[in-house]
Amino acid sequence: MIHPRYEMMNEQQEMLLSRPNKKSSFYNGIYDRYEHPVLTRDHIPLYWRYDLDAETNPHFEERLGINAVFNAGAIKLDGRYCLVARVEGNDRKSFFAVAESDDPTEGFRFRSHPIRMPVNAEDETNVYDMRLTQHEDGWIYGVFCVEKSAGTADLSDAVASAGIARTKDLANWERLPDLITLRSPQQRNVTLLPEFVDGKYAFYTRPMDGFIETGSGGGIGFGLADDITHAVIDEERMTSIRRYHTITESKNGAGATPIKTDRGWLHIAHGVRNTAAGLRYVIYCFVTDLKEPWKVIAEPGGYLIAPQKGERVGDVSNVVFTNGAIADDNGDLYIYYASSDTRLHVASSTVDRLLDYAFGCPADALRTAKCVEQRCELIDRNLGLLMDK
Ligand code: BGC
Ligand code: BMA
Repeated sequence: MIHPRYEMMNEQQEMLLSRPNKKSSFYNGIYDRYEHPVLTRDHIPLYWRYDLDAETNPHFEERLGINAVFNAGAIKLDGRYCLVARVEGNDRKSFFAVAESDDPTEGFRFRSHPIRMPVNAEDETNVYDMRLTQHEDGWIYGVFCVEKSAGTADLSDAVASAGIARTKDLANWERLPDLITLRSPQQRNVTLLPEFVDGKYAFYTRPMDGFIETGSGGGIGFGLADDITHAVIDEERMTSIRRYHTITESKNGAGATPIKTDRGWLHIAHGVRNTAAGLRYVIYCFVTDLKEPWKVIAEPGGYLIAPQKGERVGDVSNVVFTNGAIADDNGDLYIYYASSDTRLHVASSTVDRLLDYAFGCPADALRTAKCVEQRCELIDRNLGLLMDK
């Protein structure tokens, strides 16, 4: 018999799942935030967490809890907005699960089962942060981080690499060998471009010396692989680079799969700086050349999205992170970003607005005196206008 408590909890959850979402009062002209997150752990079906049987679970206890739902890859498939979220159990292992909706900002529901991603090695311990690419070769690729223990005395010492899998329906996945980057021992935040470059598969990479430290890794890399079924990258060219005293000082990495626009590839990435309170993750934007996609042609200074209000607090506080955005045919843009490794939000804009932001905002002037000059120029122009009024 199903436990009597189930009905009540199911009704409560139904209210959450069907709750409308609307734009919040936040304004910066660039994008809108929404009142509610689009996915949280409370969106996870009860039957993933509870044993519903009153006999085997008389107290209706949660048997396999879910800790968080965050960093999601995103794609529009058969007219539906699909998110492949990072779902993390109470046991800290994360896995992938598809949630979908007819609406980009509300109504997301998980499919009946999480993804059973094939494994390449026995010691693969954790997977997370999938980027989805609808490639011109006809496949949908998922590129994600695969983590294993480094096997040293320090138990937190790990090895991160880029796993690659492909699918047509987000349900059945063919796992391919992990990406090999000949010059970088570790990889996280790898993203596949939807189009061939010089007839090859083109990846944005993030070379790193160690598991946490990017070390000499100068920023977001770019490399080509001949064969996706044995993807090997030799040279990694630098694209958006890290700089002293900027939002990318400690690390940066690709975020959402780059979006093709008539002015270039639009990138919505992340930058990290270290603080006394730990790493601070923000989202920033840059554009690369259509023909030479490693070449940055616009990079406004500072961040696009930083954690605000409740977004600031969670399992890993002071973090916003994105690995998925959807550009609709009409130019509307939805950026799915997670806050503090706990829940997933959406920000809406248009491709045009983001391009205007990317090309219209000044680059980081890198030094205080120059930044003040930049600001005074804006002030003087504006005061001129206000006086002429
Ligand atoms: C966590 C990731 C984190 C990484 C680096 C992993 O173990 O699962 O969320 O980005 O460590 O700190
Ligand atoms: C990692 C990422 C994310 C995470 C972030 C903050 O480097 O890969 O999974 O959101 O750190 O913990």
